[in-house]
Amino acid sequence: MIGKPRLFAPECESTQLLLLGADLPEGAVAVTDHQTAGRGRLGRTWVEAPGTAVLCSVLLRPPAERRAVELSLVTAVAVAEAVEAATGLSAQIKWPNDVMLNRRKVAGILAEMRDSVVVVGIGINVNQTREQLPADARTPAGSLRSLTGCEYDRDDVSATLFARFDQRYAQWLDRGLDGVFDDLGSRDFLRGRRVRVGDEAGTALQIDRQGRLEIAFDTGGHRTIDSGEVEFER
Ligand code: BT5
Repeated sequence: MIGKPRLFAPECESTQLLLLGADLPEGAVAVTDHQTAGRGRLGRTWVEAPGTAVLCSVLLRPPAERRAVELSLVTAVAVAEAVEAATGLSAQIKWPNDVMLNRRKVAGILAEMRDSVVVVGIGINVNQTREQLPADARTPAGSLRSLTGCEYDRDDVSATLFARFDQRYAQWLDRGLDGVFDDLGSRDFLRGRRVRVGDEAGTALQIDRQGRLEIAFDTGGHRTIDSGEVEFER
């Protein structure tokens, strides 16, 4: 059951650190109002103004026969659904770990693995004003508020998130990525977009059944990539 037990810290370095190495059951979550050293992927940072965002981590103990790398995408489906439930707008999933609303990144996901435990961190920009969002973000940042003009109850957003995550994780345990594939593919932000990977340009085709991104490169040939950075043309 995702969301039990629930650890809350008014402020912490990173909710990931509250769960990594902790002896807690699957489904335990850590929630905070402010992170002093919020983590992105690859040593990057995640920043937010205190009291404006949903910031949480979830402890999972996936079975060995499932591909844990797929968990970012499974989580992204649940995050997109929580954003949609709050705003009534359609959200997209930008492979491999971002949730987009109106072409802006409103949420990021970070999955860290230690032994057989995966800690999935989720940051959703909820009530930040435009001025409170990072201006220099790699992908333009938005919040639910900056994009809709409305403020939201962060506890409602996180309650929906945990409920959706619970269902999506159960589907993944049961059937792997196939269990969430339709709801992932229909939200694929990069599909059909011009993209760049390193110094190679091409067109993104789709997220495949293994959770990889298929790209048709301009130099010819299709390739799937497992991880890494994809820039898109705006
Ligand atoms: C991510 O990394 O998008 C994963 C973010 C995960 C954050 C959650 S919050 C709860 C949990 N505890 C943590 O410590 N982390 C997780 P990445 O794709 O590497 O994106 C990071 C980049 O996004 C940064 O280098 C900035 O350019 C940009 N960025 C930073 N803060 C942002 C924000 N609030 N909204 C949008 N973009 C942001």
